[in-house]
Amino acid sequence: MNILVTGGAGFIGSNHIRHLLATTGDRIVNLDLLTYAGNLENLAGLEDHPRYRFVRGDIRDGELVGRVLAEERIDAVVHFAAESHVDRSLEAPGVFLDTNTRGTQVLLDLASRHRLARFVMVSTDEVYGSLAPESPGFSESSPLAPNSPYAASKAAADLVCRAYHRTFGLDVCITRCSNNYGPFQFPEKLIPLMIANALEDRPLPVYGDGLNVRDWLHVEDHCRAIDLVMRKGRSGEVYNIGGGNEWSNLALVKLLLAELGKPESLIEFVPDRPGHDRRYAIVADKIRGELGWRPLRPFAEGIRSTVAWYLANRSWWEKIRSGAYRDYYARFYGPGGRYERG
Ligand code: NAD
Ligand code: TDX
Repeated sequence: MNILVTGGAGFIGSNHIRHLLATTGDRIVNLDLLTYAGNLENLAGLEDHPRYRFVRGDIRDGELVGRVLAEERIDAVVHFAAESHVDRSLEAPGVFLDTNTRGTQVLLDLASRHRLARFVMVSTDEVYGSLAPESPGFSESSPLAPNSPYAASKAAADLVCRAYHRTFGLDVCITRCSNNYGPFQFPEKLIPLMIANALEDRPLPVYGDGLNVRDWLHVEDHCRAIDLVMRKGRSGEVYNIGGGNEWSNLALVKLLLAELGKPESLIEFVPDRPGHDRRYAIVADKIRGELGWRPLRPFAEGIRSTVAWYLANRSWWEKIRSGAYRDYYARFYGPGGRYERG
């Protein structure tokens, strides 16, 4: 097959491309705009791979997308490209709506026109909103109730995918996964941010009371799930993906500090994120039962190897943190910033 991966220079997309090249004979075309989050170093060593091509471009550019689909005889799309950081969506919601929602619609239009065999929409558990502490996890039939501009833009895109399936007969599958962790995650997200700050003996900014809960899954387990859905998922269906692995942010940050041999005194409680979802948890019975998927990376081992990766690849994240990302960090965490310590 010829597969178009959008957003393949980001965290999950780059892991997915490595997974596909290692486990299948498929040819991969990676369409990525290289925003602040896109980094070709995530794909180092693949430049001359005979089954891989990188195209720098915007999913909102219909003319370019159409050309790539035709020239490369694309059979299927796996759509990762997005603005993905909730905190940034508080500052600039417009670009989230434009990239995540309109960008997805542009892709869907061209996928329909070119009669692609399959379109996989990488959605997120955040579309379901927030869970109360004792509630059962989200299932595929839970109502969509997004709370941040990021989550709303993903929910809108997710529903537009459904509409293209129902109205135009496009073969679409939608995945909704919980929080990912692993190598190549941009150091603005919780786990890599905390590892990097701890290694530099800087404060670890925990929002609110630190008791918000996330369900963590290793990125490789997510990639295997997406690939199974692409090959075996039923057309028009939604598949939840999650590790059944709930951690409060505070407990997780303490775990990271213990792994790194750093003191808990580095933890600094800062003002809460506006609209902060209290808890996410996923019921993944459907993908387990129908497609035989299950997570293979135990959390203790996954976290240990992720910490080891950030230790071994210090230059990767130091380069990011010394560049334009510094302005973001100062805006959000510095004096007068949203998360300045109260
Ligand atoms: P990321 O921010 O690391 O990567 C996003 C990639 O998309 C970057 O390479 C960026 O350059 C590219 N991109 C952005 N706008 C683009 C555009 N207009 N055209 C082409 N490329 C563009 O994100 P990630 O964490 O790898 O997430 C990937 C996808 O998975 C997203 O759709 C996200 O919503 C979803 N998701 C993420 C998680 C998670 O925990 N990270 C969980 C569930 C779902
Ligand atoms: O500095 C921080 N301090 C802190 O307490 C940061 C960056 C985060 N947090 C908290 C907020 C969340 O409760 O940690 C939790 C995780 O935060 P993020 O890493 O920003 O992830 P989250 O908001 O849960 O969203 C993620 O999971 C779903 C991804 O970024 C999304 O792309 C995905 O869809």
